[in-house]
Amino acid sequence: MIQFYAYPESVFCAKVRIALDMKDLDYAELPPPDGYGSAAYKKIVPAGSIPGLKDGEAALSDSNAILEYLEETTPSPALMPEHPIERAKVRALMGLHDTRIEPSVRAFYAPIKAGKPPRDEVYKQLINDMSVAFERLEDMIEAEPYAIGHHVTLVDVAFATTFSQAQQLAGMFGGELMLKPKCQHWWQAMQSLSHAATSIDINRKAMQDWVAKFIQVDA
Ligand SMILES: N[C@@H](CCC(=O)N[C@@H](CS)C(=O)NCC(=O)O)C(=O)O
Repeated sequence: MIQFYAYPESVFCAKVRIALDMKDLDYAELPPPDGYGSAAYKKIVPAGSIPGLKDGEAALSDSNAILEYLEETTPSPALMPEHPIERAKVRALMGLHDTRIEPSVRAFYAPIKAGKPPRDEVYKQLINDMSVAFERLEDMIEAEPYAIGHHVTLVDVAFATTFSQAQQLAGMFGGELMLKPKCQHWWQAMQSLSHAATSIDINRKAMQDWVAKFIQVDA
């Protein structure tokens, strides 16, 4: 059975969980022994980062590499389009997720860990920055209803939990993630995918608990 090393609050791990669930694979989800980066975990997954995947002799890291591995080893249901142009668009959006969108969400973690109270001005700026980052998606996606084409792809798998976490954090700090019309339509479609909804729920609860370790929020 596949061993999937993950934390519930990680959106990178959610990508992999959603793909494992959509492909109906049998797996066990485990926290990395002694935490990520530990010697014990590096013995299993040399990179020491999460998500990690152990499948027989494969010991894999990096969410996108793992997604492509799953796509190649379990091609059905397909999460990559067939046409090379669409495949390139999928990869571009997955890159944008990792380099621009997720970092705008992750930017909340430092002030939260530092115990900055919910009304601190820093969060207003971060909510604004995050909305600006998400705006970039508007001209890149089709939203018919999924990001690329009429079928679910790795883009939808990658973004579902990130949308949810961004909205959750904005709400916790008295703001709102501003989404343009196509993004709103796309976000609705992602939430109606049952396997995405499962990971959204796991992530939402874990984030609530994680934030509560450092600061008190009402939402
Ligand atoms: N590019 C990586 C990023 C994953 C990532 O940032 N994981 C964090 C936890 S959410 C981690 O393991 N950090 C520790 C490390 O990289 O050593 C991926 O897509 O898997």
